[in-house]
Amino acid sequence: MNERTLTFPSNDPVLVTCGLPYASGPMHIGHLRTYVPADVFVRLLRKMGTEVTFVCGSDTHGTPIVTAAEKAGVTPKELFEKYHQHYVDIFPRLNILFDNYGTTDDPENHHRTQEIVKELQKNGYIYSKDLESPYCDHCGRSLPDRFVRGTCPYCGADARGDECDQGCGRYLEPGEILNPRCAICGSPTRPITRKHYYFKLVAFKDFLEKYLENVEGTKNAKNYALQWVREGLKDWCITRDLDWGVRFPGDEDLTLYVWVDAPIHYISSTEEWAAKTGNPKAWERFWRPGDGKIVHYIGQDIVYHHCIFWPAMLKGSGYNLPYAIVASGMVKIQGHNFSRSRGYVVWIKEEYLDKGLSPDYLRYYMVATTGQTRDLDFSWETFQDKVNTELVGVFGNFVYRTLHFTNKHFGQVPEGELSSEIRDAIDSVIQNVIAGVNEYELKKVADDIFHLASFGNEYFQSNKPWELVKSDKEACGRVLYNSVAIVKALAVMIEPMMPSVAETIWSQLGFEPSSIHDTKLEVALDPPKVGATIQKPKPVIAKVDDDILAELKSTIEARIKKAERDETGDSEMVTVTFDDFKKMDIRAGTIVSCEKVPKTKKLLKLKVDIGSETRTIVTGLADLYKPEELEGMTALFLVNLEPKKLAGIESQGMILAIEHAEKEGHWIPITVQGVPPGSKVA
Ligand code: B3M
Ligand code: ZN
Repeated sequence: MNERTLTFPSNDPVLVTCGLPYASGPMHIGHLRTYVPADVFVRLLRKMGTEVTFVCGSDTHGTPIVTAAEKAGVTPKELFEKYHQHYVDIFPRLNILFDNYGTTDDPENHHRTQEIVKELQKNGYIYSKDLESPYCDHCGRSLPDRFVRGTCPYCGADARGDECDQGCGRYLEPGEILNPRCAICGSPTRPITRKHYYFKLVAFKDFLEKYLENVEGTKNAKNYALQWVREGLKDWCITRDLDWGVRFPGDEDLTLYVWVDAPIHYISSTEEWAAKTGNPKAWERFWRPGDGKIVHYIGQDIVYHHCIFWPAMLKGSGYNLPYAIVASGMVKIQGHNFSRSRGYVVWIKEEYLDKGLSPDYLRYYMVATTGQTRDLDFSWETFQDKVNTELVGVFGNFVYRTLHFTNKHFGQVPEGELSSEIRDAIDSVIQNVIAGVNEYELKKVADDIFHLASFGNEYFQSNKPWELVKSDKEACGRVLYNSVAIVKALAVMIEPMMPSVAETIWSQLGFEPSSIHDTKLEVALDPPKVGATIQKPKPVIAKVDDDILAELKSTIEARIKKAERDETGDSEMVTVTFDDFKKMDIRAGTIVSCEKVPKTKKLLKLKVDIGSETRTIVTGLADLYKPEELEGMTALFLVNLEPKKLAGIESQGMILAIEHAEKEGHWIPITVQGVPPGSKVA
């Protein structure tokens, strides 16, 4: 071997992290745009001899979790535990193998977060200030982050409280959004004033500018962040009026903003890993000034948080800074922006893994289709084409014909030696693979491996071993020897992208299948052993079944159609079975008392006699009726509706009311006469 270095860029150990998925819903194809390249990168680094630790975890805090839990009628903990388990199950099925996968609710993360915040306080980077933020009288609560929608002050797009999610993508400070309205009930909001805590981000301007000029990774991360820093920074409000999350040390009524404790989990996940290895201090190698290098893989939509907030927090509390930030482009579905509500989504478990499709195909597709920083436009057609043409037609075909022909005519690796032509071809691919890793451009790696397979095909084709076997068996053996050498190199190099396929080829070459994962890149150049048995091979890659593909395509189509119907409101009349109707327990109830819920505009608290018992029911009719107008009234109530807290009061049912067809918002309770409370509707 010539004096190329196999290392990334030095011999230091590397910590690779991935953006944490919110444990609020199942894994979809958008997630894979980050996790697959990161896992491939880790495996490539290991193949190059670098010592790598790979960590991630579930993001369990913040309004993304709280709003989803409310929708599902469960507690935030119940919600995140369910989806955390889902991620724990699914990652290995995709051959994405973390050395530690924790959650941001782990005690280690509460601890590390509080440590860091206390350190920032001690260093004078945190101060308090009164903040005006939106409050919803109808729901009776403060509206942090995703609980509020409004207009982005920068680009005018409809945005959520902490992020312009449909427009310019900017992070928004609490109170910054224009025309705020409650994301839950749609009511306009009123500002309330409360003391909050701020991080002095402005003090880090010069530091960030210098840091970002030198940080490694992809250009998109660095350039966007530099532009934001140069446009000017604002101090960052790091507390929220929310019950769920990591408490703010010093004011236990407040919770830290989710973007404080989420990246800190990169540290606590490393601590969890270190504890498992029996060397609990091993995390410090990365996070305390030292030789370890941190590489963050993230989506392009969270560059601000990783390139601005995060390095400033680390700097302000004396931790090591990320060496590289790699931001991937987004996933589109059939040319449309990814959107669960509009049906442009692919669910990884139900719509891929459970259909029996190989994780390796999707891994290859995610990495080989577009460059790291570009958007990837997913469709089942392009997926099928990529697998059938490149993987089956070229790669699989070459491996199969070589091993098949060798087995049939020799049964073993024939006498031969590695020709300089083949050695050079393999060597130049290794060089390119290393270059691809150093540029964080894995498409380049995939392309080069593909070219080697196609070079192998041409070599086989032009040397015509099927003719040589009749005229000059020894010469035929020499061609096959070199073809086997290419197959072997391909197995080694494809392992990071397609670990299962690589295992199969490895075993067909007579090696212990799982040993391929520890095989180093330079083994691709080791000449095959003459006389090693070559078993009768099976094709290593099968075409994607047309029927499965047709089913998957129609699943997306149907979902999109349904979403479009829902959006335009012309949804077909839904039929309800009699059994469904029977599930509703509707009874006459007499309102025995009624009072306004303090500090809310619309809420009334009713005590309702429903025959068997007296229930507390909260209703939003205060702007239409005075309490005394409702007292004594016998009306219809749905009494087996899931209980729900409104303004801190648990409502155990719902009054049925009718909306006047010509007066929007004018609700009239449906009253009944001449029946005792508890009488049932059927
Ligand atoms: N949980 C998911 C996202 O916004 C968020 C990432 C946290 S990374 C520290 O993509
Ligand atoms: Zn915007």
